Amino acid sequence: MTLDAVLKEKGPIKKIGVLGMGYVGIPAAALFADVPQYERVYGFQRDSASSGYKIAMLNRGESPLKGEEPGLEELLQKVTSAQKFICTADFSKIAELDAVTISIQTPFLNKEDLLPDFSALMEGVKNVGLYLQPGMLVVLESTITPGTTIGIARELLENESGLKAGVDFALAHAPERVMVGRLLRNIREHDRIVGGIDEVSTQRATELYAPVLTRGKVIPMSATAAEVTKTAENTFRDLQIAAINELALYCEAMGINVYDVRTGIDSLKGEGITRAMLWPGAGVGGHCLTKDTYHLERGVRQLGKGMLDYPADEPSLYVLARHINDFMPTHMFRLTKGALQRAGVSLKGAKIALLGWAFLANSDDTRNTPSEPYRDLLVNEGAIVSVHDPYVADYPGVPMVPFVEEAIENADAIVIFAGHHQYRTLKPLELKQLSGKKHPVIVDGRNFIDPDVYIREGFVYKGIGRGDKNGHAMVER
Ligand code: SAJ
Repeated sequence: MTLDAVLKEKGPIKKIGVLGMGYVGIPAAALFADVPQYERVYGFQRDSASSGYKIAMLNRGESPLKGEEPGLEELLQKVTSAQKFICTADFSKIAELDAVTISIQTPFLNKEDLLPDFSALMEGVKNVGLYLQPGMLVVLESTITPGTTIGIARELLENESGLKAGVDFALAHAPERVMVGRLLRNIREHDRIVGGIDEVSTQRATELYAPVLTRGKVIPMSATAAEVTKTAENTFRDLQIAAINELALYCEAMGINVYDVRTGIDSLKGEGITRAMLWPGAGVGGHCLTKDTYHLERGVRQLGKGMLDYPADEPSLYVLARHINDFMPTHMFRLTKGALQRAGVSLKGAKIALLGWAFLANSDDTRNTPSEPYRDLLVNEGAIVSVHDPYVADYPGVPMVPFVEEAIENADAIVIFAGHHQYRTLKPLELKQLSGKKHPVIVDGRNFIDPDVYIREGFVYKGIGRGDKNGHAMVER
């Protein structure tokens, strides 16, 4: 029988499973459960010490996710009370389903070796394979190295089940594109990339996702093209940030203001000539941009082995972009050190107020924060670092102060690392009085302050991309 015939015999999708009750799987399961023609959705969660607690929480209709997620709790209450969504650790229930999606994270063990940690994801895939039945659809939603769906995922499913992908069951990749704080809206409104290992699998996966989409539409393609789309869309964002970061470093070296140049270039608008000018800053953190480039690189090295035509001895532009973005905390360190020298203060023993530990403005997310390598450089030189972040109360091994005034009190340097809105109201005179220094240093990593206002108060100013101000004359007050 062809896969098409097997699926026709299975009939329309009615019962769905979602593996991985995280910030991707929970909203996906809740939205599936809210589709009238879907009768039952199981959320599969290992009853492990670290996250088994989610099972009971979710079955009470409560979300275990941190931070505000508009509409999610109400939706969970609705689908759990209607018994349309049930969270369970009993993976054998997979055997009774029509479709299963897998949203289990794939962090990197070691970025430079391009070695992602697929262990959790592959355990999930193995669990699906154990209970896989003919006519089922399996969809990987996690961000994965191009070649994974048609490669190790397909092999694992076939070995565990004895079934054949593309013959007995459908297999696809539909990458998640959600951002915390707008999970439900993103799933409903973003276009959904759906990539099957064959046309029939793509069609079946389209059938699964279409009812969930409101403004978004399905964009069908091959599984590998879907994997490249996901990793490359973040690679390109990282590249755009690296491009403006490099321009900022050039402008500092040439003594000009990168924001004047940015405004100038950005004025070239319309008719397809617009430039993608993002914002220079103290660095790039998070769990997307810091890893997806390496997934893409690993993919082309494996799948494209021996086939890639590329300028000899030139590094990957994308990995170079990663290195430029990862350099920005070092640049912030050098700006800090240079400014302290101008203020006649040695880095050793100096007190530095580090404002912002989250990797993103107005967020509590600290994954891969660029503030951490910056702090490490300072601590290695014997500086005393006082960290403040209005959204982050603690972080392993990093003492935090609850009030920004405590960080600034008696500080030799004040460094803005995350663009939290609370830092927009900082007043130079207050900061100077709190620091108690004649020439306190201020380093602006997010273009948050007006240099002149601080220079006039006797501050030693440094800012990313502010070559026009970084060599300013000292003002005696
Ligand atoms: N950053 C800059 N300059 C910029 C933009 C960002 O330095 O112009 C820095 C931020 O400070 C942060 C890092 O880059 O440290 C990442 O910022 P981000 O806005 O890209 O936020 P992420 O990492 O949460 O990216 C996610 C991605 N979403 C998914 O993978 C589903 C990304 O594809 C989205 O484009 C991004 O959110 C978004 O636009 O919100």
